[in-house]
Amino acid sequence: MFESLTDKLQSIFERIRGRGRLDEKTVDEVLREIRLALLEADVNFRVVKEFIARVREQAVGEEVMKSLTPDQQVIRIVRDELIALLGGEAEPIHWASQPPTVFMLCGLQGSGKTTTAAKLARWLRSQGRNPLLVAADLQRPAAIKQLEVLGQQVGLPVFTPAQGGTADAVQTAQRAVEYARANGLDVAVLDTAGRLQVNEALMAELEQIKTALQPQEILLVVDATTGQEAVNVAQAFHERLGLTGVILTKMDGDARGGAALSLKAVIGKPVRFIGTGERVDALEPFHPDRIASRILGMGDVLSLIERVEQTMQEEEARRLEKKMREARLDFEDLLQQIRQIQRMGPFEQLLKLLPGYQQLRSQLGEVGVDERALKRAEAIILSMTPKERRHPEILDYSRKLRIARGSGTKLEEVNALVRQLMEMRRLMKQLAKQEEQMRRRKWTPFGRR
Ligand SMILES: Nc1nc2c(ncn2[C@@H]2O[C@H](COP(=O)(O)OP(=O)(O)O)[C@@H](O)[C@H]2O)c(=O)[nH]1
Ligand SMILES: [Mg+2]
Repeated sequence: MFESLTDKLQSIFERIRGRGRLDEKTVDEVLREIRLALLEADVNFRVVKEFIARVREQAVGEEVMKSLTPDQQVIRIVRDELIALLGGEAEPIHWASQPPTVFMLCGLQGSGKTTTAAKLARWLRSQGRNPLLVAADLQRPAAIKQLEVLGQQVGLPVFTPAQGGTADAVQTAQRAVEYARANGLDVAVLDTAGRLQVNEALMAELEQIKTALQPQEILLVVDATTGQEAVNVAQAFHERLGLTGVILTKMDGDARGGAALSLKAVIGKPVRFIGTGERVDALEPFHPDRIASRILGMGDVLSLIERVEQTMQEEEARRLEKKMREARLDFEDLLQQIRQIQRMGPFEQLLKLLPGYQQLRSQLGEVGVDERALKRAEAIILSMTPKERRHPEILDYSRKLRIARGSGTKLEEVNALVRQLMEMRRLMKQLAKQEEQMRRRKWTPFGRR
């Protein structure tokens, strides 16, 4: 991703590093090289021209020249302009005031819509949402199956035309949204049909879906490796549909980055996500500032850290979910959670990571966090032996008394904590049973019966 541009820019900056004051001639020379590097990266030529003009204007400004070293100055100016080019501040998602929020993905065939729908839904879940995938691509029957397989892979429900009892894309989408609303799913991600080229039939269908659903987000999925062609496609879609943003796929196969660097300037809409591989976890929110640093070879440590954290949380959530389903939750788990909460902040944030959270929440009512109670719970658990934590059922009167003394709490408090764990286990068992029933009743695609 952006490798060739990064290489060129770095060698340009390398040469001016350590020089004294930059005269106008040197600045011009550097700008000429940057211009060439951008054009070779397949950035739209008009965009390049404006970019260079803006950098020049700032780089020759007298007072700026004196404060920093020349290479620092130029890098900073180029970096700031790159950030602006890439879209400025990362744009937040437009959530619906009345769920579900509808994400409509559109684009040409093969751009990566279906794959990206699954990736996006998976990402949304990692943000504490409860997404529904919707198969509204009725051009190719295989597309529905593909989405079903992906849905299974990421563990998220898929609404199919068969389930909606219709062979119409608009009606399928409408029924999916009704279904989401009725089932507490707060986001619907629509996979729509594509064509080989932009054409009237495609646009008409997409317009109908747009009119019927009024999606909060209309995102164009477009293949980054096609460079300026991606920008042309985006322009055509934007004119007809009014996009809210773009998802650039196959960035892993694009060393140049021309599309990413031109889109905002040309269509006025930002890149919101990038696809960086075929796997379902290969999707990243697009942060212009981080990408600019990456392009300038400063690395993107923040995204990396976020990713590692996210993976760790997801793994932990999966492990916990399994234990919950089997109603095996014990005090070791509770202790780990308490520690995480203390490290991470709000209890709810963490709970939201757990699948099935919505149902759990409606059964438990509002979950309030009392920091002091949390501390006491931690002390109680720490006074238990490892065996007691794993097997709370062995906690008899004398053990509880010992624990209360050891932790400086009251016997009633120990009793209450043990009761809460048992109650949670009971709820989990019940929840698992309900879910199993729901799966049997609702999630059997009619087509397969
Ligand atoms: N390398 C790579 N391949 C991708 C990416 N996104 C999608 N693909 C691949 O592109 C092909 C077409 O994807 P698909 O989702 O079926 O496209 P659709 O026709 O727009 O629905 C599939 O082989 C995907 O695995 C990406 O970010 N990187
Ligand atoms: Mg598809």
